[in-house]
Amino acid sequence: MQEQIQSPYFLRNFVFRKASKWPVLGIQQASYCSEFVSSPINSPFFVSDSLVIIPTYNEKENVEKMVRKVFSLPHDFHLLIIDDGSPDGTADIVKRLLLEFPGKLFIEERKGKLGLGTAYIHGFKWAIEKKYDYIFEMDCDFSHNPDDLFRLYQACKNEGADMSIGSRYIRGANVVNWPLGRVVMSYYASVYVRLVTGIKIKDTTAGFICYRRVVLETIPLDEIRFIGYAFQIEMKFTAWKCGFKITEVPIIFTDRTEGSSKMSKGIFKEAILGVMQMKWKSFFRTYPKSPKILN
Ligand SMILES: Nc1nc2c(ncn2[C@@H]2O[C@H](COP(=O)(O)OP(=O)(O)OP(=O)(O)O)[C@@H](O)[C@H]2O)c(=O)[nH]1
Ligand SMILES: [Mg+2]
Repeated sequence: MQEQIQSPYFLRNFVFRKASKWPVLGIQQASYCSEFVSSPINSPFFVSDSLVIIPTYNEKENVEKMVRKVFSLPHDFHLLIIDDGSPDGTADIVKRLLLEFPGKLFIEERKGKLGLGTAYIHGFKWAIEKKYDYIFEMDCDFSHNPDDLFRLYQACKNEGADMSIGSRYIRGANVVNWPLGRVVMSYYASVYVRLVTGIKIKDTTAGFICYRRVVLETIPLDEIRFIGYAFQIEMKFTAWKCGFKITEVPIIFTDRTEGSSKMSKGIFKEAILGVMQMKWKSFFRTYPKSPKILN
């Protein structure tokens, strides 16, 4: 199956890479940006249509297991880690693994904890530039089961979705090991978002997602304002306003067993007020439309 998936992309990616940057002695530099530290990566001869983006901050207990798990899956996923200068040395672990997984594991390092939302925006731009067709968001803490990546992929590739969401709050889904209070809070946060925005999605704060590239090319990424849970809400709301087809896929979500949570009160405050602001502003702006609607 890997062969079937890879082959149509080989020529296209080869031409793309040739046109953009020739590798020097098999080593290609990752995209540069003044505020980001660059990383050496990437032989041009490994290609895939799928890139999983994982933001990390102090994930030394999880990151190596996660990298090995993703590369053990039957589908050929590439993996981009966006590390925000984790003091625990997460990036050093990833950089050691780059040698073992050349051309399919990448890292972008930023200099400080700049938040989940900006990490994903950075990753999205990286993925668009490299022309990946299916771009995933996933946490490093195994709350999202990497085995479910392929179900999200299929929903976009074969079932007509532009964006598929690993959902905790639809039939067939479950949340394991979260304290009851946290489940209730998360569930009612989604109810609140639905009431305020009118969006039909059940799990509006979910962070396990597959986007078709066109979604990320259409959404004005530089206008995404939020960085915590509200970032997840804003991405879904914007994709919905642009007219993209969004599907929810049931998942079993499990609380992290290793490392520590980066949740904070600020993240909640941003979400509660931010959702109302976002809805209010939406009355006064126009959203770019999905090419499917335009055609
Ligand atoms: N690059 C980057 N990654 C972050 C940042 N904050 C959190 N992360 C990563 O984002 C993912 C989700 O963070 P978690 O701490 O698990 O947050 P959560 O899933 O909302 O909260 P828990 O359910 O309590 O685990 C993990 O892979 C974190 O390492 C950040 O500021 N920058
Ligand atoms: Mg988590």
